[in-house]
Parts: sequence; structure tokens; C-alpha cells
Amino acid sequence: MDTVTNLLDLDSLLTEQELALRTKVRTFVDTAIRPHIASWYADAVFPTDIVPEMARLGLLGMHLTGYGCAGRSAVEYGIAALELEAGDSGLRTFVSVQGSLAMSAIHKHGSEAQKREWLPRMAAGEVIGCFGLTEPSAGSDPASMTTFATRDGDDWVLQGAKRWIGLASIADVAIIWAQSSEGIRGFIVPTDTPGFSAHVIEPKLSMRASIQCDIHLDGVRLPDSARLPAAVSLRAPFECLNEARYGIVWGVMGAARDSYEAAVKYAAERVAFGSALNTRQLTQEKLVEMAVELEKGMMLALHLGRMKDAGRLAPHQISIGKLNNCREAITICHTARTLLGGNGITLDYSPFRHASNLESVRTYEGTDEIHLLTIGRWITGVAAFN
Ligand code: TGC
Repeated sequence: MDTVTNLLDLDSLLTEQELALRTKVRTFVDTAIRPHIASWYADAVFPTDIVPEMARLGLLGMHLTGYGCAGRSAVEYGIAALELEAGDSGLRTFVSVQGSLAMSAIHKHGSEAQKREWLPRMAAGEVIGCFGLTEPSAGSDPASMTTFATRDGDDWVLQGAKRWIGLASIADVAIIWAQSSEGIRGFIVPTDTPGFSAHVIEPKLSMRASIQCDIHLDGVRLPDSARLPAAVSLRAPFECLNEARYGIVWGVMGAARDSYEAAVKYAAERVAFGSALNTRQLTQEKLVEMAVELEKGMMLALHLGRMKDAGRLAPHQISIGKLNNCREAITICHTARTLLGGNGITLDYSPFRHASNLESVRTYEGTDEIHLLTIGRWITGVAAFN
């Protein structure tokens, strides 16, 4: 597939180490995910038994340093996200929630003791984390969250609800963001704390090989040592979201690449009106449009990755990547589906599954509209969110 997915020779922009990581993750996806993903998706199963192997590959918190984390670059993290999402967005989402959100929250905002307690076990896959920011009535506008943390002596008591929280029902620990009389604070909540409960949201038409949950916090009592000491405003969770959004810029191009490759193969094999589909001008137009946007999206991801590694990637630039690449990836997946005709709506082929997943991906970690308005604010200096 090299001639159809490396049109601009973008591989020449990657180092030997980056290419080696890509091969390693791609092999994992080909052997451990691809043969099973259709049945996991059909049965709405997140395969927890692949977590140890992901940990062994160093994929959990892979861009973090110390505390058992792999200390990989932003570009390497992006490459891994892309390869995982070529398998399925749900599996890349697991790595994002664990590494970019839950582990990043502790790594960025936690005390030394909290980092030592949680991060090595999370990197090893022994502890699964989740990240509770969104609420039933506060999605795009987390500043309006109503989950509240009240001081009670030396303790904090959490009351409220979270929604759309990935992995919460299987998580051992949750990072919960809450209003308090001192402003927004973050807490590390072991999920066996009395008053914590998580319920799987189902049925879903998207992200079926993943788990999204409602969380209820009913008088969850925590010591002050559970509070993330460096998290003192809404900026703290946003700094974690930046990491996850950055991973998405790369990841969705994996779903797009897989769909494009499926379409190229199908168009070469499928005969209609006496010759293979790929001999038709309309088919070639679709393949070219997909290929051009795929290559552009990969270039954008790589450029943002190099900027991130240089320490100069700004949030509005991540928004450009997430907005563009989600939008274009969905278009690529849908176009690929059209080339597969009726077969394209079955789970025998990946494009429609990817397209359905990407409806979630374009929505979480900031919708298209939020990213568009973030860029608009950067251009005009005027916030038009409300
Ligand atoms: P505002 O409330 O004024 O800002 C608060 C503070 O945050 C700062 N900030 C950022 N800092 C770093 N990176 C970013 N991307 C930041 N965005 C905002 C801001 O400078 C301010 O700092 P300070 O020091 O002055 O207090 O908010 P705003 O007007 O800047 O932002 C408005 C808006 C709409 C852009 C923001 O609210 C937003 O991004 N909304 C989208 C939220 C979102 O993405 N939600 C999805 C979360 S996903 C989830 O909860 C489920 S977890 C995933 C899973 O489990 O699968």
C-alpha cells in the first residue's frame, strides 16, 4: 500500500526511531485488534485483555517522562495514535483517556506523592483511569459545571454527576473536576470510594468497542491529599484536553487511512459494467480526493507534532488540527463507503464503522463548532462562544 498512502513521501520526514515505533504499533493492531474488531464492535465490547500488551508496548502515558512512562516525543505519540485508530477509534480513545487525560492530570497537576502512587501502575496498565469533566448539562461549557466540592473539616465532599466519561465503569481511579468555594479543583478519586458509581451509556451507534459512562458522585468523601495541588482553575483540565486533542489530530488520520486503503483495494477487485471500479473516472476522482486530504491531514499532524516537540504549540493551533482532520477524516470514510456500495454498510469492511466512530471523535474534546470559534477568537480577538 506504500504507493497509495505515501504519495508525498512523508515517510522521509520521519526518523528511524519514529518509523520503528510505527511498525511496532501497526503490527500490534494487525495481530491483536484487526482480526477481532468487527465482533467487538457488533457486541459492544471493550477488550480489557489487550491493556497489558498496550502497556508492554509503552503506549500508556507514552509522552510523559519518569514514573515508569516511556518518555516518547509528541510525534511518536501521534504516530501511535494514528496506528491505533487505524484499528478503531475506541482503542485509541482508551490510550488517550489513560495517558493524555488521567495520567496527564496527575503528571501536570499532582504532588510528588500522587505521581509516585499512581503513575507507575497506570503506565503498567495495572490501574485504569478516567477523566470526569463533562456533565449532563455542561459539555461545551465546562465552566458551568455544577458538581461541587465542599470542605468538611480536613476532608472534601463531592456531590454531582458527570456524563460521557470514557472507561469509567472499569476504571480504578477517576480524575474528577468540581466547583468549590475557592474555584475549580481536581480530585483523584479511587472508584471504590463510597458514593462513587458509574453506569454504561447504551445502546450507542458509535464507539461501540469503547465504554462511555454516567458517573454519580453522592457524598464522595476524600482527604485533602486527594486534591491535585497544582490545579487551581479551569485552565488545569484544559491543559489535559490539549494533550488529548493533539492526539486526535493524528488519530483520525488513521481511521481515514484505513478507510482509504479499503476503498483502493475494493475498487481494484470489484467489477461493475464489465470492468474494475478503479478504471472509472468517477472512482478515480473519489480516490484522489481522499488521498489528497489524507496526505494534507498527515502533513498538518506532523507539523503540529514538530511544533509541540519544540515547545511552541498553542491551543488555537491544536484547534486547527482537530477541526480540519476530524472533518476531512469523516469525509474520507464516507467517500470510501460509497465505493464499497451495499457491502460498505456491513462490518466486513471498516469505513462505515470508522465514520460512525468519528461522529464521537468530532464531538468530544471540543466539538467542531468550539474549535472553529476558538480559531475565530484568535483571528478576531473576539470570543463568540455565546
Ligand atoms: P474560560 O472559562 O474563560 O477559561 C478558563 C481558563 O482556561 C484557559 N484555557 C486554556 N488553557 C490551556 N489550554 C486551552 N485549550 C485553554 N482553553 C482555555 C483560559 O485561558 C483561562 O485561563 P485563566 O488562567 O485566565 O483562568 O474559557 P475560555 O473562554 O478560554 O474557553 C471557552 C471554550 C468554549 C473554548 C472552552 O470552554 C472549551 O474548550 N470548551 C470545550 C470543552 C471540551 O472540550 N469538553 C470536552 C471534554 S471531554 C470529556 O469530558 C470526556 S473525557 C473524554 C473521555 O472520557 O472519552
